[in-house]
Amino acid sequence: MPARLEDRALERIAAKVEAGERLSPEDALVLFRTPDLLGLGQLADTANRRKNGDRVFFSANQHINPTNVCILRHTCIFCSFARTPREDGAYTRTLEEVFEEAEAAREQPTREFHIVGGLHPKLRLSYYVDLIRGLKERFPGVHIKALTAVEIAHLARIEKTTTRQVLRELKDAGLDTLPGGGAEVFSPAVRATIADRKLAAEEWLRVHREAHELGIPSNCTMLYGHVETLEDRVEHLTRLRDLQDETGGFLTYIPLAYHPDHNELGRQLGREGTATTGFDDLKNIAVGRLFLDNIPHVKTHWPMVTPFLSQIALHFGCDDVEGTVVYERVYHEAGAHTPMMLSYGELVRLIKGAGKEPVERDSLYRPVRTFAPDDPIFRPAPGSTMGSGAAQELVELVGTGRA
Ligand code: V47
Repeated sequence: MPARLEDRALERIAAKVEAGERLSPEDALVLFRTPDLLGLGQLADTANRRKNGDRVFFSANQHINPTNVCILRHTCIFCSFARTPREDGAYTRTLEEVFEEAEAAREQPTREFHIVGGLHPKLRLSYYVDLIRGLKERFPGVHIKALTAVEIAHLARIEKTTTRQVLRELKDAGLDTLPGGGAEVFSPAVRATIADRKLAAEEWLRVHREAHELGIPSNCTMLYGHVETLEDRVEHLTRLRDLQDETGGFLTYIPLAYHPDHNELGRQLGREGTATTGFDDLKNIAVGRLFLDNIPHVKTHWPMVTPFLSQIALHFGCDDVEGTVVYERVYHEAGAHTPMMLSYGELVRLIKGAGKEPVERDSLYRPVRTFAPDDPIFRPAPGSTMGSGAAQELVELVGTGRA
C-alpha cells in the first residue's frame, strides 16, 4: 500500500524507498526535518518489512560494568557514569566480583554478556583477557560482547601496542563481538564540546574496521539530543554507512537518546530532568533504518526511551529490542526512570503486543527461539487486569515513567 504522506517533500524520497534506491545525505536531512512523523514512519516500516517481515529480535542478555573509574571523567561532560579513582561512588570490581555478578545468569536464560566500563588508568589488558576467559569457562554457551572501540584504544595505549593486537588477544580469550558505544557524534566540533580527548572519529572507525577484518562483528551507535545539528547527524550516519559498504561488519545500529541528569552537559544546557522527545526518538529510529540501507538491524534501547516507546518504534522501522539487561548503570546514573531489567516473558509480550513475531536471537542474530501463537508465555500474567498482561506489567514496572 503506498504511504499516505502529509509532507510533499517526502514524495520524491518515497519513490526511492519503493524502488529500493539508496537515499542521499540530502534526503536524510529532509527526513530529519519533516514534521510528518507518520509519513516517515510508514516509509521506514516499508524498508524494515522488506528485510525482516514482522519478525522482531531480542536477546536474553546481562550488562556488566567492571569499573566506572575513567580518565575522561572531566572531559566527557555528557556522562553521569564515570568517576575519578577517589571520588564517591567509584568502584572497580575484582575478577571474582565480576564472576559473582555474572552468576545471575544461571537463573536466567542468558545468552550474552554485554561488558563495558570506564577507561581505568591502571587496569591492564591481562585483567580483561582473564575476565573474558573466566566468563567463557564458567558460561561456555554465553556470547561475550565486550569493550567499546574507545576502551580497546585505551588498552593499546597502556600496553604500548596496536589496537589490532589488543583485539587479537581479546578474541583469543573468547570475545565474540564489539558493542557500538563511544561513537557519540563524529563531528569534530561536537566532540570538542561534549567529549574532548575521547578517541577521534577516524580512530573509532579504524578500530571497528580492524575488528571486522579480524572476524569480530560489531554494533554502531549515535548519541543524539544534545548539541548536535541535523547536519552532524547525517554526516555521522554517512560515515557509518561508508564503513559498512567497505566491511559489512556492523550487525545493528542503535540510536542512543541523551539523558541530561547528573552530568555537566545537562547543567550547562539547563536541561536536567528533560530527556529527548518521543517525536525525536522515533525519527532517529526511522531515519536510521532508511538511510543505513546496508546495516541489517536497527535496535531500540528501552532503558533510555522506555519500553512504551520501544514498542511503538517497532512500527517505525525497528526490528530489534534491547534485551533483558539485568543491571543497567550508564543511563540510570543519568536520570533514566525505566526499570533495571525486563524479564524474558515481558520482552516477548511487549513485542507480541505490537502485533509482531518475537524471535529470541543470539549475538550474531541467529534465531534461537520462536513462539507458537498458543505458547503459554502469551497467557495473561496472574493478577493482571489487562488483556495480554504485558501492558499492565509494564505500567507497574515503569511506575512514573521517564522524567
Ligand atoms: O557511548 C553515556 C552513552 C554509550 C549517556 O552495542 C549516554 O548493543 C545517554 O553504547 N545519556 C554506551 N547516553 C552504551 C552503548 C550501548 C548501549 C546499548 C546497546 C549497545 C550495543 C551499546 O552510552 C556511550 C554513550 O553514547 N551514554 N552517557 C547519557 N548521559
